[in-house]
Amino acid sequence: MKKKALITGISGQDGAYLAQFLLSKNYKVYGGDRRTASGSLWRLKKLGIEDKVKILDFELAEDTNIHKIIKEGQFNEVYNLAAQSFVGSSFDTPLMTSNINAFGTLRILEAIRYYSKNTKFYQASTSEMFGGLKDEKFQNEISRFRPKSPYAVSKLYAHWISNIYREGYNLFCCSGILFNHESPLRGDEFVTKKIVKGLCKIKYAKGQPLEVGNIYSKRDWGFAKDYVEIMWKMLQQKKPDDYVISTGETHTIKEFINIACKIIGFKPKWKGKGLNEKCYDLKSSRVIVKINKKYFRPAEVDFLRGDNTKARRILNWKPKTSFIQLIKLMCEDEIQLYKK
Ligand code: NAP
Ligand code: F7E
Repeated sequence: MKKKALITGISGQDGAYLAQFLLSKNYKVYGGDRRTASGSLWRLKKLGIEDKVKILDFELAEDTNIHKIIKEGQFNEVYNLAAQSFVGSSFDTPLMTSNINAFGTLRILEAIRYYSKNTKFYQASTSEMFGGLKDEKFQNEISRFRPKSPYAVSKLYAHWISNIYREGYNLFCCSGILFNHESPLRGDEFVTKKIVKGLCKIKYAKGQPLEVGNIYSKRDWGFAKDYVEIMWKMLQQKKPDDYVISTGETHTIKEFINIACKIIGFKPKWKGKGLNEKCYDLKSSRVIVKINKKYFRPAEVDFLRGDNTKARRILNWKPKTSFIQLIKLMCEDEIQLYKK
């Protein structure tokens, strides 16, 4: 019989890639999706799998629907990917972010504990929990957590409560501490997609200069499609555990911009300092990137670089896509939209 998996957050970037991956493993895939006026399954459509996933109404703020779905579904595996995932807006919506990300996870765990004890549970933990400092070399499973945003602290609650349910109630709970991962399916507000979209708009549609915030923070960026496989792999192990998933490389936002500029066909040159720093295209002498104070966060995570030794050793996993390949595939996807 086919294994049954529930993916919460099916309409998001990782939900779509994970659904595609589990379908390739012959799973019956159920997708948790909250009702929105506009409907939001474009990522499943883009991957050509919208008819292959059974969509269930799913709202993380609501206990009753979670209990019903978990009780009736008796899933082999539940992947909890749903979240208010944008760090920037968590400063404006701290209560909602905590309710969804922290208590939403607890609601699912309680439902599993009461109604479906054999269900394996995956929690989407995040490198934001580390709150990376400038002088750190890397972060791994034993590094200290110092969350710097309402998002990070809500995810830390979810991370620890999953640990507590694993140890206290013997549930099969794993947390993947994933570092930033991007793709053509990334939401428009995240910096990588914003850069690629903004630069293509300037190149192909006479767009205005791209405006960004802190270009000196460093991130460990991988390709989302490489990362979803590891979520599944964690749940196939004999014992549940937590793993850091990362590339082991780190780059500034400025480096990302420079590479994307070259792929898209600009010749970037930066001038000025602080809020007056600007990037010019030497081919056209136009300003293509400006700094805008409004994109700075009240508190910043300066440096993230993951040490993925444990995942390499135990799960026999390594990332397949390099930083430059990732930027290239995001740019090429965006350029295609204009060419079409
Ligand atoms: P995403 O694209 O923002 O997707 C988030 C998903 O959660 C969407 O399907 C969204 O539905 C759903 N959601 C939000 N609020 C909900 C609610 N109240 N009830 C039910 N569903 C709700 O995020 P992602 O990049 O795929 O990330 C997947 C997970 O991994 C998230 O938990 C994120 O925090 C975590 N994570 C991401 C990264 C990364 O770099 N991508 C790294 C570490 C951890 P709508 O479409 O209706 O908004
Ligand atoms: O910001 C800086 C910003 O919003 C990256 C989520 O998936 O990964 C993601 O969180 C960096 C930050 O991602 C702009 O200040 C500069 O230093 O793309 P981001 P994030 O905050 O790292 C983690 C692992 C998650 O778990 C989250 O769910 O870029 N930055 N200028 C900017 N960021 C944005 N969004 N927009 C700017 O204009």
